[in-house]
Amino acid sequence: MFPHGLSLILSEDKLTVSFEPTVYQAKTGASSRPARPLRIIHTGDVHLESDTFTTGKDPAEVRQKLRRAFSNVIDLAICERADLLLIAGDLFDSSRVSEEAIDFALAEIERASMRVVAIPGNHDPHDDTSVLAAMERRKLPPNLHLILSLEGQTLEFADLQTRIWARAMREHSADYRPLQGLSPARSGWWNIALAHGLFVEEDDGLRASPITPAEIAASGYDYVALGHVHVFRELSQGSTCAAYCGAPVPAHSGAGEGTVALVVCSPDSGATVRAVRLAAP
Ligand SMILES: [Mn+2]
Repeated sequence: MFPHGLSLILSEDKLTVSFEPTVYQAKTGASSRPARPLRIIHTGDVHLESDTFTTGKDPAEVRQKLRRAFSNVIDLAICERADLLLIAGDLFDSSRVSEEAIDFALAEIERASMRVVAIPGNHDPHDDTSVLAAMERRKLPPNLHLILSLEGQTLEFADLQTRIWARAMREHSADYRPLQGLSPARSGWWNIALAHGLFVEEDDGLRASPITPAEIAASGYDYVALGHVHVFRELSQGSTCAAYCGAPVPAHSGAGEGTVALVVCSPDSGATVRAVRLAAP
């Protein structure tokens, strides 16, 4: 038996071995990618209204710093002409936030003008008393889309040839798997998922909100926007690009820089991600 693709051509005086390469088609291969490119700014772990998340002289100063960091993200998304802004959980530090703080977040999101998709995280999980539920009861800016379904929900933006799936977190526990029930990737669309949880090589059943390499690789999605770990880290698996975006303001210490992830989805080469450093707030 010869390996697949190998053939022997026997002629009168010589033996020629030729190898016809097999073309492997990635799950989101060129033929199934949209013709339209897509630019995404991916943020998360903003922790608005915390008074301890980062360094500052007093709690009010820390809260202002976090607000300025979120405004920096919005400015960047506008400047980068992003088609989408993704917020992968923990926009707020807790669900005990003032109406004024919600007003601030909504006004900034409206200023962004591009489509904004947000999910809950373990600091702002979704239940009846959650801050995102309170947000949803308001008149939302027309560009804001909250994914609050506990079973999972897909948003489709036909003009962007993009579909976005996520499953909201109610409780940060081992029973909650952020990528469980992922809807199948759709050919000819950009397939994007948001997931707030902990990347683990193997799920031992003990860690809360686990996300495994196998789940990312099996998704067949173009990009998985991860939230929860506060430092940028690319975690692409198989043909799926994935990353933690990092927090927009360095947590707890003045060292390091805040980041967001810039994702470019190209009809020719698929999704790529890189960290963009933000000015100190
Ligand atoms: Mn978190």
